[in-house]
Amino acid sequence: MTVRSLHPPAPDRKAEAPSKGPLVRRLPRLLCSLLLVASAGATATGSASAADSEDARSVIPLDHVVPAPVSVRPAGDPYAIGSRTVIRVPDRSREARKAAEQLAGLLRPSTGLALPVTSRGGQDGIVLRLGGDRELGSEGYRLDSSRRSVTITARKAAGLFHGIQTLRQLLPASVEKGERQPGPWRVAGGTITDTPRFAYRGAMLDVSRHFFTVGQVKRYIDQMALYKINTFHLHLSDDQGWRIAIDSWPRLATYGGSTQVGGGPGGFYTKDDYREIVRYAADRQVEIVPEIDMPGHTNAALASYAELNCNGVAPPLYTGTEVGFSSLCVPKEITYDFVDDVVREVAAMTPGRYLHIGGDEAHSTSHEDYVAFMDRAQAAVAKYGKTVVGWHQLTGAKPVKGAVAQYWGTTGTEQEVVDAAKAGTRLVLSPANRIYLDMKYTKDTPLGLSWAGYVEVRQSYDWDPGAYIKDTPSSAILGVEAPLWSETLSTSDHIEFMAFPRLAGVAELGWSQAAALDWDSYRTRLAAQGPRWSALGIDFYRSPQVPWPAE
Ligand code: NGO
Repeated sequence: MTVRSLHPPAPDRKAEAPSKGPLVRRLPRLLCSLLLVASAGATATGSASAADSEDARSVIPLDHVVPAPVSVRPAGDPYAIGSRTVIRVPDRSREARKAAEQLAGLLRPSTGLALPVTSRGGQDGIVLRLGGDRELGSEGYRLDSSRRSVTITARKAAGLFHGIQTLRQLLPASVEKGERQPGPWRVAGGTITDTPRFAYRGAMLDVSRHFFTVGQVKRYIDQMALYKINTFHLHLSDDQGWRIAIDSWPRLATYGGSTQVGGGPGGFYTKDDYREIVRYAADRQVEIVPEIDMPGHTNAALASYAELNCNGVAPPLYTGTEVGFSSLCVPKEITYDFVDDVVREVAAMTPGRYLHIGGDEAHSTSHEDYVAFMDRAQAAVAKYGKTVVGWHQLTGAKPVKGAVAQYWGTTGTEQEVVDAAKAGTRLVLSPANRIYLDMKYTKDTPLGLSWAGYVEVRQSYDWDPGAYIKDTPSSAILGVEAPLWSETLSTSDHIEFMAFPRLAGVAELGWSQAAALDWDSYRTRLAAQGPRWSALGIDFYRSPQVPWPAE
């Protein structure tokens, strides 16, 4: 099936034009653009030609990025990237140099410029600096742009990386293309100071219902990193497929990974594949959270090893989409040998802090068994030095100190979740009727599910994670994560059509301050991402709620 041919008609641009919104809402942006044009004119030396003012107008305003930055002060002339531009990095910082090389790698093909990376002193060009105010924290950055330079200052490499993502969005969308483009490559003058609201800003991909190759996974990591998402949760096991090699239980992958929904060939990641994903993500400041879903959602494991079943009989592999029918055998001791081995091997190849043990929809496990099992599974995670993450049903058992519960309900009112948050369990929010990326946008969306309703772009964006869980202060919220379940998805086009535009909104919910979350401002900034996605070959949903520019 090709998604492309099933797009709804493009929105009627006249009807959808910004003029639909009240003028007062558009004023800040209009004013900002006018100020930019005026300031460019005021500081221009010599006679300002018509071409100059045309260029000034074509500069992207500093506040026109996603996620919305904390503070933006437009001022002065734009910086023009040209044949004399160098990228300066501090001496002796491998990480800063890596960030600089990534930036050069992005800019060189489309600009056709040499853009050498150098650690020789100098203050012109694109300058990456390590340092700056303590308030920038581990992920924040400051971007200063003037006629002489664009300087990104951060205390850590993650901040430089995030600052570079902002810089990308301040350049024309064509900068994302792989072949030479005309330019000009101007960055509006002024200063952005920016830090994230939440530490955990995640995306999840279900590689179990349908398997996705390392290349497909990398492509998705690139896309999330552009929006400052810093956590990628891989749902590595489920009823339909076990996707990660485990040396001590080899049939999990070789047999349990040999099919998928609908009966395709499936697949699994070797340990080297997995390490490659971890490394690729780390280079983009993204931490991998591996999930082994237990005690339910385990048919692939139960099919691979008869001894894991209470009756000692292995069920057949499963290629349907029902949930809740499988369970590890809680009373058998071998179950905990299995859990220990799997957690040990997965933890050993995961440098990140977290290990997700699932715990959702254990409908074939008694409550007593569920609590007993989750106690032991959590202990195994602690034994191998990781922090437990579980779906929020974990709050109905006994979450260990420091555990993280991932909320996937639709109301934010479950008492167990509220009580656990009060007792110190941190929450990652993935409300299904807001940010489950596998929910259809509308009844006509050709892919996806609808058990949590239809989730159009505004529905996905227009809520505050800090105020979502009843009676719970925002300090209990570790962050947000957008899961993408793959019962109906099997290609990168499918992933992208469901993720975009909604993933950009989740990134903003995770990064931007509560006061900055505003649908009318957001939809305008989001619209500007459309041409960028097209340049990147991302097949996105052209929601009629967003005033996409003509391309
Ligand atoms: C539920 C279920 C998954 C499904 C998904 C589909 C959770 C945490 N468990 O979310 O198995 O794939 O819905 O939307």
